[in-house]
Amino acid sequence: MFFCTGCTGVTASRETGIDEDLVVVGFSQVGSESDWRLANTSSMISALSEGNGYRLLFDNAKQKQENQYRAIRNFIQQDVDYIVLAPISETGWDSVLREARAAGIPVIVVDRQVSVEDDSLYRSWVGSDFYQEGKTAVSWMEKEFAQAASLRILHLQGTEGATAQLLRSLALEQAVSRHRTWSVEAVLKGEFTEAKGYEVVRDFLETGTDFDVLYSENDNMTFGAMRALDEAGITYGRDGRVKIISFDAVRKALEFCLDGKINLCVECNPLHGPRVDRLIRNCEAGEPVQKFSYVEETSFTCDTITREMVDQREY
Ligand code: GYE
Repeated sequence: MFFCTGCTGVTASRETGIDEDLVVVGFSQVGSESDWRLANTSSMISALSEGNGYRLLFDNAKQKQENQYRAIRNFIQQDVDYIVLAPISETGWDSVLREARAAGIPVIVVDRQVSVEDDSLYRSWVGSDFYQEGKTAVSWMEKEFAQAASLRILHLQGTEGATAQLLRSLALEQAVSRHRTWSVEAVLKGEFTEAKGYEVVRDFLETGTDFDVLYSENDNMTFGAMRALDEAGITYGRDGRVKIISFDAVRKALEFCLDGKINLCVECNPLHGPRVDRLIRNCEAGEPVQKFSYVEETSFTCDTITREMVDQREY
């Protein structure tokens, strides 16, 4: 447990003439690379709304860490009450977070983590257990391919150095070194986008290398990969030649899962807005704030998913 000793009470948004009682939050977002990200952005925007007592300064870093540095320095200059950071990659945050601390602005990290020398450079982190997500995928493969003589994996990786990439990859790499009959045919870098996922899988398929399962670290790369497989005439899913594992479980992926096109969807929950709102309220009230909060997640297979599960998905 951790006390937000440096948290100010509700402060004014200075020269703007905007409601003096609003809590001013600067939010530096990764980009708009995926459906997960868009759902995350809308969750944050609706939770940190004026009606809820906030004035939100939103910055889209377009997947470039330099843009995040610029945004944070901008927030510091505007003397916001809180900085919320969804970091692109784990490293490289020490200096800019020290600047925020020197300015007395508490930082809340969401989604991916930051790896800093001094943990007290941020108040709190909320996000997913990406390693557990990877282990869920691995357990599914262990069951599904228990009788197979060998298992050839195509690994489609997200943005390098992002916690979601590092830990989903780690779970797979550990499993491959445990199972003598498992092999990784290639590691492709898809940057968590549909366009890049399509491009790298299309190029890989041209080599003619065979594989049994696609381990794709997010849904949008999966959608791109499916297009490349379609074009190459390779079948996939429940009745196809290649089995597909996809992370996030956004509605479109769940639809494909229900259709039998994606075998396993591992859920990653993007709805962090209300969680960040709660953390800020706790800080404002001087209440204890947990340093790390992991959200609960599940998974869906094409054999057990139902129409109701898909319809319940908000994003
Ligand atoms: O899986 C992917 C997004 O960091 C959990 O980033 C997030 C990942 C998510 O681009 O779709």
